[in-house]
Amino acid sequence: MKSENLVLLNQFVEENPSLHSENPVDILSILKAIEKASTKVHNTINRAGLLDVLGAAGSENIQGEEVQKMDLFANDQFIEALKDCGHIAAIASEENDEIISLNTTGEYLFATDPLDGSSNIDVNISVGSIFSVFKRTVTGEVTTEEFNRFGYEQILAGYVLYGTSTILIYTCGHGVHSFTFDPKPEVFALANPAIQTPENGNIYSINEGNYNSLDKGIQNYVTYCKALKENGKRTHTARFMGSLVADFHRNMLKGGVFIYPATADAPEGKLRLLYECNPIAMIAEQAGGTATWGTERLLNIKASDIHQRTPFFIGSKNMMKKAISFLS
Ligand code: AHM
Ligand code: MG
Repeated sequence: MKSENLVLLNQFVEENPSLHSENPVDILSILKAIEKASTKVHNTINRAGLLDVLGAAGSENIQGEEVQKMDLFANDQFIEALKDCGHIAAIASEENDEIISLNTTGEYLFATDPLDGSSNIDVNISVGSIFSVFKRTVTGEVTTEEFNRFGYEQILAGYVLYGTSTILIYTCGHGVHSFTFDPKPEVFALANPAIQTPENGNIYSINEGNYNSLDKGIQNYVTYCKALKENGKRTHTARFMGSLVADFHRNMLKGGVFIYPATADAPEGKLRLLYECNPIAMIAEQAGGTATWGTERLLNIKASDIHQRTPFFIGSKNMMKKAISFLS
């Protein structure tokens, strides 16, 4: 696409109000804040080796995980940009034990993992910012309990993937739209207005280091994926980067299944419901895929804690059907 033909975010939202929930003006304002924050994250990550942003920050989050300097940087960028946008009443972030109140008059709640997979930055592997937005149902001071919502209530969800290029993917429940970042002049331009995931695929993504502590059904599914065809060639291929956004995005485009089940190290699952699984599940469903926490739909879970974890199964429709058939 020639640069003079680029469709920028403003134009896409303004020309397609029906794709942007009840209030495209608010949605655009929130998306602009996400663009602003992720542009800063992009610029910093791309020069990470030259700046003092690599490595651990020297603290742990509420889940006992080592916080990276880039986690804190990304978190600050999102908080600042969302505060300025005025529509967000409070944020639940992976990096903050408690919710952060921003604007009491804001009509929306924002949940985010500002930099997922951040331990990969030091080794130059893709990372992502994940976000989820709910419309408030009450006014006034926000309480933590307000975040106890069903995943299907999200009105905006998506991620920014800082990969070989930086892309913004989002949905408001009317398809999945993707934008590519053009570093000069720092704009996100429409790349695909309606991503659809293949119904079939051959990629399975799971951390097999956990194999011995997996449920028998999941072990059997992994064995199934490793079965050979009659001609001795493989039926599936394994891919696991340890960076959820990158692993999911690849599978969404190529066809595959990503599984992060309960393990001995993470008995509830490792990934967080509100700001990792919910938004990615909404993207998957909108692209024609399936997301569960086992045999049940993930978006039907009602959150009970902002940092709660869940087992996570997500991917192409027919591959997911097959994987689920091993569970019961
Ligand atoms: P993080 O939020 O601390 O970065 O952890 C989440 C990441 C996901 O991106 C990835 O799917 C998972 O952790 C991989 O974990 P592991 O390497 O422990 O299996
Ligand atoms: Mg994370």
